[in-house]
Amino acid sequence: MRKFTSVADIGDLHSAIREALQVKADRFAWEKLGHNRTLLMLFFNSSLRTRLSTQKAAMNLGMNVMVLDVNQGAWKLETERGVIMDGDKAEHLLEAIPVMGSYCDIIGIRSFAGLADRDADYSERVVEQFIRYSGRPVFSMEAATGHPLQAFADVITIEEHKTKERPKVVLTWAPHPRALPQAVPNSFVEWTVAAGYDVVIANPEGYDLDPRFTRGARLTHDQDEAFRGADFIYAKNWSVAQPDNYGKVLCTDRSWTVDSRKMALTDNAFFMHCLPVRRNMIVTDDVIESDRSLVIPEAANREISAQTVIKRMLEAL
Ligand code: AN0
Ligand code: CP
Repeated sequence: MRKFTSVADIGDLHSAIREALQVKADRFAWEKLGHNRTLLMLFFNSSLRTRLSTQKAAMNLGMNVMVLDVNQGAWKLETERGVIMDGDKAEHLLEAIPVMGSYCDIIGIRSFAGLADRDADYSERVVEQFIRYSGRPVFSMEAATGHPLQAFADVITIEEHKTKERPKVVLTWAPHPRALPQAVPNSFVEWTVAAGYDVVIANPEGYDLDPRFTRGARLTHDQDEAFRGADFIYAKNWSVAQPDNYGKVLCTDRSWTVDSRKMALTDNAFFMHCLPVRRNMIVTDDVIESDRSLVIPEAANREISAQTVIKRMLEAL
């Protein structure tokens, strides 16, 4: 595998899930595969889980790991071509990328949506430049429009907990005080539809996701209706995806917070969230602390999704 930015890059999802479960059963079985290989993890944005789980995954494979927080200690990087660089940015991505590529074998990159320029975000300008100019396999650790390592971990978690062949999986929007990207919900829908689940998206009017990510899912603006009979509830906030009001927060309606009344409408559903989560905005304390909450095993599976992807990249070097 030379790139990992969407579900299309993983090939057959069910064999990828089987491989991930093999990795989970014996995560040190490939500890020689990464000998003398170096992973560079590059962060333009904050992270707790992605940083630790991906580093751990690479260490399980015997790799060396370098982590760079671009905004803390590196030169500020210009990302647009043709700009007269007379501002605060000392270096251009077009030099920085091949330089960084020369020090490593695989690159992982986190670069969130700016939420100001929809075309720039939806063309995945930053990650695409890394794919083009680094000369290395590149995987997304959450880019502008997708978070595939998260969605892969989410699908692994659902496979481990489902009791029906085709569970009803509900992605529900929930309120949040700040504007968040659409990357997590976009990937969650892409991957759960690819896994063959009955996928329903519930969000307020004006918050529909970009249709290129939601093919195969049912959409509703009625959260209670979506919750009825659900087997998995996946809560997430996102800002407006549509060109009008792109990146804005139009609604902070706390009637969308996931609480025990709504969970009681489901078929004893599991609760999921990618974390970090704002309690009592997205989900109440009692729901996230309940024995149906999967947020911790879900986060633990981030090590497994990352290891499966890095393993495939190492095997293709
Ligand atoms: C980010 C987001 O919503 O995309 C990262 C989630 C994994 N969340 C925040 O910035 C709070
Ligand atoms: N879920 C997730 O990607 O968390 P971090 O932002 O902490 O990496």
